Amino acid sequence: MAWRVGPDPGRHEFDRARPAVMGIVNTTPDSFSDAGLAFAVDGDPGPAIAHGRALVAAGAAIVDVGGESTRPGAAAVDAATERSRVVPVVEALAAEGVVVSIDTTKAAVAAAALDAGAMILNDVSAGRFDPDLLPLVVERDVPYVLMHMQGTPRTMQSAPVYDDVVADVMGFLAERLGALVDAGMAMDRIAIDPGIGFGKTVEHNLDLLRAIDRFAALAPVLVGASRKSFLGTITGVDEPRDRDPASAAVAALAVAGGACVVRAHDVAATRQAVAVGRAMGARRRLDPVDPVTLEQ
Ligand code: PMM
Repeated sequence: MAWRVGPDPGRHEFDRARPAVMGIVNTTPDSFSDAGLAFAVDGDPGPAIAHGRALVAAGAAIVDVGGESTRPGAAAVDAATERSRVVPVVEALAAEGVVVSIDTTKAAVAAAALDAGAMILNDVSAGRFDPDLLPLVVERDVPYVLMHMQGTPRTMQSAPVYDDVVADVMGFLAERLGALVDAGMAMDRIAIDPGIGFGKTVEHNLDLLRAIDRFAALAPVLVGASRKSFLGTITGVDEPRDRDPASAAVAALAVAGGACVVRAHDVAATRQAVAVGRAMGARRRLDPVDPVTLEQ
């Protein structure tokens, strides 16, 4: 099934045969992975907007704008601060026709970003942090990323425990998906995300990545593994910014397994990885393979 985020099938529908890269714009001063690269301390949204444009030029189909760090142990920010970080960036990019997703767990921030032109809500809390968020999604029929996290960003990496990580995460996502559909959301508006690094050990992350095809049988799948710490453990590369080759490897495997969107910092490298993953996945499934091209 395709994930339908807007009216134009060429730009707004993603599936395993048409996978997309979601580029990341963090407007936080403390993102674990790019150290607030796109954030301007004096509140000037210019650098973040320029970063978003560069991601689009590199081939991002979606630009994900976030104003609250979700790194392990991160402190929460209030809605007004988060809103003031993200809204000018969303507004500028959306006005240029960019497909923008807003990465927030707060209904007030989501509403302001949607009003500013964001098309997608990317919610790492699956509606667990703010009771007003899912009603907003249903009411406005917002294309939605439903992600699994064990605990909260402050606590999630302390000692994650599952009976069976794939079954537990899949059960959680299926239940939330069912509730949204029961509340009136169209099934093809929702992408599911196993939440790589959100309350998971290295082994949990690997088990989830090995099971992407099972998640993809449930709903369109988004995977966000870019620069995450399990890749540092596997490769021995301490600096998140130096983990782009490993991130691209995971992107290729995720798309070969059936993911339709990969969230990434290095969009150009991820585009290549996604093209390889798509070709590999198509061959394995005996789907007709279009010539793989990096054309937009
Ligand atoms: N990871 C981060 C933030 N938002 N959203 C989704 N849907 N999936 C993810 O894996 C995800 C996310 C944390 O990474 P960052 O600090 O590099 O943005």
